[in-house]
Amino acid sequence: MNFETLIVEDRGPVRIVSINRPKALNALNAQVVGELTELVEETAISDTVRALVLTGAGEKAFVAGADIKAMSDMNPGDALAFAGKGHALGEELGAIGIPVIAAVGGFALGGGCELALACDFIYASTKAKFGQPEVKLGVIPGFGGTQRMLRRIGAARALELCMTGEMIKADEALRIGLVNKVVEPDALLDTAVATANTIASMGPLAIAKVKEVIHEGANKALDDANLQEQTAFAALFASADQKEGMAAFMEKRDANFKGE
Ligand code: DAK
Repeated sequence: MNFETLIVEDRGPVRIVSINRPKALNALNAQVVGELTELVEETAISDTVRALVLTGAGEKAFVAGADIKAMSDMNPGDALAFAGKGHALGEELGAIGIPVIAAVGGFALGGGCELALACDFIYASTKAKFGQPEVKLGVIPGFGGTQRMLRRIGAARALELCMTGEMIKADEALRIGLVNKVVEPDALLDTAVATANTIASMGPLAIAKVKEVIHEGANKALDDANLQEQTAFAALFASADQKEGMAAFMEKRDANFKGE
């Protein structure tokens, strides 16, 4: 993998991906979106990577939004194509069968907040700031932010954030359920990697199914979603991992999952 805008580091089963455009506070242009999409697609077929941590290079920003300079002279057709690529990336992050954790240590604004929301959950440092300031630029979130924000924190809070464009700090983001955890800046990446390692030590097929039923269930009626859960639960009893996990419990030892 050879990327110009991403730094990729594998630490055991955890892949850490840092968006790296420090002069533009890691703003998302077509190249970043394209490289992130390629990275997710390559990670999806990896036999060794069992968790992804997405972060921003440097201390100031996770991602300060879609690149305003690149967007400034787009016409509606360009904007539709750009938004389509952002949506496709968001869908791939939701569909990849491993956890994706956003580690936000600075600004997560506009497309940056939307990218964090497209991850499974968000850890933040005390220096993180979140917002959807698109209305200040005469547009709206275009990478799924209105809808993922609505589902994450409810309509009233999503409306307030998207209509005022105001930035909120990490403690407020924690209070309203936008982020799962807030830690000191020095501890952010290690905390995210520790959680990623914990998840990576579980049965990979089970983790993929947890992700699938929760993501897909959010868009279904409760009865249909419960049926999907029941079917997935039953299907796992055909796996070697289920036999290994339950045998390990009874033999009082750690399980050695193979993802089979
Ligand atoms: N795009 C491009 N460059 C950016 C940027 C961005 N989003 N954010 C910051 N930069 C650049 C600045 O222009 C500056 O570059 P130079 O002037 O040095 O060349 C450099 O990063 C450092 O920024 P500042 O000097 O401004 O740093 P400060 O600490 O003073 O301020 C800030 C930090 C994050 C508060 C400020 O930079 C800021 O307000 N940035 C813009 C934040 C923002 O509005 N983000 C939302 C972007 S809109 C859609 C698809 C997607 C979207 C919408 C529609 N469709 C296609 C339908 C999404 C839209 C967005 O994300």
